[in-house]
Amino acid sequence: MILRSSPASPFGRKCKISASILGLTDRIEVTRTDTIDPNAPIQKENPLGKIPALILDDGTCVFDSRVICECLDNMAGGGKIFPQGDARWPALTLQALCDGILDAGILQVYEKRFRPEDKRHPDWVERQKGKVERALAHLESNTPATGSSPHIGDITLACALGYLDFRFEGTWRENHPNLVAWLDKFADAVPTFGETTPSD
Ligand SMILES: N[C@@H](CCC(=O)N[C@@H](CS)C(=O)NCC(=O)O)C(=O)O
Repeated sequence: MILRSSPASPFGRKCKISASILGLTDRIEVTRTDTIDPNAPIQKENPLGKIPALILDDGTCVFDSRVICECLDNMAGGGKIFPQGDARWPALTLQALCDGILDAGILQVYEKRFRPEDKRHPDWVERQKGKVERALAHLESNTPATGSSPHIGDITLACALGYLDFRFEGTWRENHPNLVAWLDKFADAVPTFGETTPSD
């Protein structure tokens, strides 16, 4: 299988960590993909032109990190990083919250990267910052338990905090000690987290 991603992509990181936990890394070739290039294959494979996208052995393209991670879980037998029963909904809700942190963070980065300075909208950027701040405050007061078998919500939380370290200078660390401790434990338990530290 081919995973189209980039070393900077936090959503791609979710997929790489999931694959590693599930023992599927050897079956996946990661190819660096430039979403800006209008001629890159990703534009046809995923009409949204977004990474990550997973090309299965039969050529089918599966996209959106949520779908890719569940697809990988299914390949590994199911129910490993996507809990079943009542535990499923808190795990998926944590994933949704942390995907939301990533979306709000990426929109702030894109505002600077893609908009000329005179077209930027400070109020809109503040709105995105507010989402991240409220989500972090909620997670600081409701920090997930750390166990030996992380689920998709934990993986996404780790990638969201890692992205804030990468693009926002880790300022979240100053006033979220529970999350700092949580991330340290996650990094100890999941070596692929350190191996997938983002870069441009
Ligand atoms: N919900 C998607 C978000 C994917 C996403 O936003 N990917 C970014 C890179 S991290 C991207 O491809 N951006 C290019 C674009 O939006 O055109 C997922 O979970 O995979």
